[in-house]
Amino acid sequence: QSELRKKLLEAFTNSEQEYVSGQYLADVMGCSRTAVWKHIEDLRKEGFELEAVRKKGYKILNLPKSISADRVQLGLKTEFIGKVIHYEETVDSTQKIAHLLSHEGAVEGTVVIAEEQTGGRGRMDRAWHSPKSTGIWMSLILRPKIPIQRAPQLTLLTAVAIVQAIEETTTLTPQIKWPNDILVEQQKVTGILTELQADADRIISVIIGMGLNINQTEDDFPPELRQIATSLRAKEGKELDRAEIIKVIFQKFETLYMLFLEKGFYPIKLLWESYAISVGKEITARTLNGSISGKALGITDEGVLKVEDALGEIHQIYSADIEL
Ligand code: BT5
Repeated sequence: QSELRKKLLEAFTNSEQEYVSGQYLADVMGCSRTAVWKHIEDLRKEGFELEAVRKKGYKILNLPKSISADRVQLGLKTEFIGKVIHYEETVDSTQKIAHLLSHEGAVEGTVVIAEEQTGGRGRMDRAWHSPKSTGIWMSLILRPKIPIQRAPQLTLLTAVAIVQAIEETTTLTPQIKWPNDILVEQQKVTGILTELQADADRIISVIIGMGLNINQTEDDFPPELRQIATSLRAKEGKELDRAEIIKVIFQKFETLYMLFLEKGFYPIKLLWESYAISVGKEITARTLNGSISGKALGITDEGVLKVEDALGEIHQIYSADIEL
């Protein structure tokens, strides 16, 4: 995606759905009107419906259904999250691409978005079902200057951002299941996968994978997921605009992330607890070292889950699958 294209999208974003003259576009883009016209033609090929009216200029009438970089960046009002987007039709996993881009020095806020993943992954290499043009499959590259052990807090922050975005774009009330699931009426609509590139004592990058089921119908899920998983569309009863949801996630995420860098995890923790499902409930936490059953007390100021067993002993759990 070229700098010119970004300036064009910015001009349309700032025009608030009014006509933008070809001359104005040529001025802000610093190119000829013929070059402007070429970019407009490219947008048309991507599925944007653009009207051109003499003496008035261009206006966008209709948007494509895709979640291309152009589509997401039109109307996006963030400082750095999603300002660079790598968009692909089909990939193995957006995480893999994000890891490569991070190695190559991608700037903070770079996002990889795909319409389809053929090898989408969850934690511990479990498969993540990512059918074409139905969900949001994306990976965000961050470069926070925080100690390595604080990285899991970013999973919780991401969950808060996604819950806020779902609340803003639907009538649903999603809840968070520690550490990385978002549920609607007990069924999973979102999974988050946080991975690190780090030296012995320093984070090089944090790569946050987000998988959101948006427009799948029940038939789109394989039989083994139909009980445990659902999509926002299935719960909301209508098709949703994926690009709009991505934009809101970026905006919510950026606000929370700035707060986190400035004030630490505490304000995020308070928000997280207000959306959490498991606090106060009897749960079983399956960890790599065995299971612990008891009452979930909440999370510590560091984001670690506290569980009180039948003997009153309190366990701190860093990583697990939770059964309610
Ligand atoms: C997760 O793992 O929930 C993290 C999923 C992260 C996916 C994103 S998509 C973009 C990026 N690129 C990737 O390759 N991954 C990230 P975990 O907590 O381990 O849950 C995995 C389990 O969720 C599976 O074993 C299934 O039971 C279930 N599952 C698989 N696909 C699902 C789906 N689409 N919706 C709901 N549940 C699903």
